[in-house]
Amino acid sequence: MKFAHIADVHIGAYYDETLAELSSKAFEYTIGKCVEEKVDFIIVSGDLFHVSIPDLGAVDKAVKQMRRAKDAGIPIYVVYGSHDYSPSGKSIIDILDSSGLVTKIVKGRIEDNKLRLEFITDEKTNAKITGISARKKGLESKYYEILDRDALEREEEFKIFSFHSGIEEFKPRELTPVECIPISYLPKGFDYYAGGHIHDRSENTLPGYKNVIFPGPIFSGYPRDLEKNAKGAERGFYIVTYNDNTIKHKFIPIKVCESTYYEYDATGKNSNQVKNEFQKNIGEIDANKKIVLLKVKGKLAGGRTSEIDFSEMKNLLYSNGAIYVNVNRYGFTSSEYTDVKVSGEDVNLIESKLFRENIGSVKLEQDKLLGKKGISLAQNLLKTTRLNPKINESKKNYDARQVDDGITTLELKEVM
Ligand SMILES: [Mn+2]
Repeated sequence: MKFAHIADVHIGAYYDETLAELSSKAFEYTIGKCVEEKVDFIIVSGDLFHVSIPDLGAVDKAVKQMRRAKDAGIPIYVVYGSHDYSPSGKSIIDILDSSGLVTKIVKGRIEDNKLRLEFITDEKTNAKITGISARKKGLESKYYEILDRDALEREEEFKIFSFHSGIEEFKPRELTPVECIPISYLPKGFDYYAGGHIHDRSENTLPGYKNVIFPGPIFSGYPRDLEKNAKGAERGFYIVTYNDNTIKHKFIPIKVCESTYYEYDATGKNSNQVKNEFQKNIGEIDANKKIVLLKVKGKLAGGRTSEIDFSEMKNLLYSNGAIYVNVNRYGFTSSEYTDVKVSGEDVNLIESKLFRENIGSVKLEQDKLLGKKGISLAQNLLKTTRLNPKINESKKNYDARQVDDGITTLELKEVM
């Protein structure tokens, strides 16, 4: 038996043409490799798409690749991730499932307050596959709390559990704001645990739990991934073989382009100095055919941050052959203005910090509005309200959908 384990593809994550192209290219390479290696099936552990209804151009390219796998007789089994799950309505995953291009893994029912999952049997190999999809912001932990693990543990065939959640015991240090589940929430004794959600690759084992694998993204889902790539993170997926009762997993690296990272600390300098030094230093970067990520941080001793023309610097890099340039200046401040209260490396982090700092100042009684729960609820609500209308969606339908999503996120019921 031979199968591929992929996660966090985030198709449709990028509007920028170059990045979108690279993202599609990574997926094309992945499927190509699966076909070439003649895997029996592919498991996708969530976030195949970046949003539940992604840009159709990106979908079209991805569907062509999935079709290629299907034509080669390779089924694709999928769980929803936190990104391609939709709290109300359908996700692109449902449409692909209906069309037969992918198969949703999660099948089961809730009975006597127990979640009873069923296995899907892969026809060719007889492998038993089950799992739990993500919901928004770690809400899937409720499913794990009522999961009937015994029944799953009794299955004796080769079995795979696919999930899209961080595991407390393996949590990378920097990942504090993300909610994780303890390993004990997963049923024991599976042959392979196909993880997703954590954008760093890791291979883990604990008593009762062997082969708990997170492949990380095949290219990138967020600017932060791009930054990690530029700092040398390897991206790719796993090919797993099972022969004579032995499992072997092999990481297949994917590099769709070179990237480079340059960080500049402006602490104690004035804006003129920064302008000159920064310009000179980036002029020396070998930018040819690369993604170039710049980070400026620190507090200026004199002058304003707005006096530095970053677009000029970007243009310099583009003229030196860069294919994509981004300047991260969330941590760049001047002493003349102290209106930036919260700094952080990405929007998510900044938002969660802002909520954390302010939640204490609001008087609330309901448990779900307090503390960590309150922060995560606020973030979810913000995320819902940020969703754009679908193409050709009327304002009326959009408004109604926003209200629906809001109600679902707040876990309220509409009173008729
Ligand atoms: Mn992801």
